[in-house]
Amino acid sequence: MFNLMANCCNWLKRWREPVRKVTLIMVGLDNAGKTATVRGIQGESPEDVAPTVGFSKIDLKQGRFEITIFDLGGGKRIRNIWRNYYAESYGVIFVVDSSDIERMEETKQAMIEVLNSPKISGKPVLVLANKQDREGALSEADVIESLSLEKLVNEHKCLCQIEPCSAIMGCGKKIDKSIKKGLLWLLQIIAKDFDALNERIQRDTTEQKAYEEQKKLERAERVRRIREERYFVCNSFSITSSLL
Ligand code: G3D
Ligand code: MG
Repeated sequence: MFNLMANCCNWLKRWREPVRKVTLIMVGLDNAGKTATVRGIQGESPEDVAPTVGFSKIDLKQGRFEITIFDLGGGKRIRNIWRNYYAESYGVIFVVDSSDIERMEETKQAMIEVLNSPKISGKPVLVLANKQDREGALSEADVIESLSLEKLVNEHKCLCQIEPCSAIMGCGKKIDKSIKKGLLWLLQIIAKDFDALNERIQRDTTEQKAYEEQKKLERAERVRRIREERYFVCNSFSITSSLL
């Protein structure tokens, strides 16, 4: 009886919680398994994924959360687009290919770059130590050591959880439990500090939009000047030719 009442109270509490819109970024090197992971979360087959060109955006619901995940391409040349999404991100999902030992240093450098950003520092980070099904994959402890994860997240005051997992194990309800557990952890941390985090995100995104607007104006001004110069050169050329 007591249990039933407690369950009812919990349900009522959850029902009264406001709907929260949350944006997350999913980053990590190319081939780490980011797209396979989001597809699994979405309930789609994680097999036969094509390399991500640029980014893809996924919307889903989890309890009282409306989540947008940006699955960002991880190739070396497009990694610099990640920073465009930092301001609006409430948390980070960093996917690691635990079986690719040769690229651990590159993975570590990519993670340092992400956490070094003032728009990310202090936000929660979920590390998915993916491809655990592969022979020779590093264990959770080895991934922590290879990435100097403890030092890194402490330095940047990021709460962090690591989950060893396999994105290709299943999808939807059959998704690897560790991925689900990690996502719930991330949402729970975000919920705990939601108001402060939300305020920071509103401030940072307004700042970023103003910066982008300024850059756009500068670009337009540059183009206008180049056109003006070209017009001037062409005109003086035709005047000179007509005089000859
Ligand atoms: P990315 O989005 O991070 O670039 P993808 O990575 O999701 O595109 O995955 C890259 C390759 O790794 C894919 O194989 C995918 O099936 C595979 N993969 C992803 N997660 C796992 C996993 O947990 N275990 C194993 N064994 N493979 C995984 P292909 O062959 O399509 O390139
Ligand atoms: Mg991808």
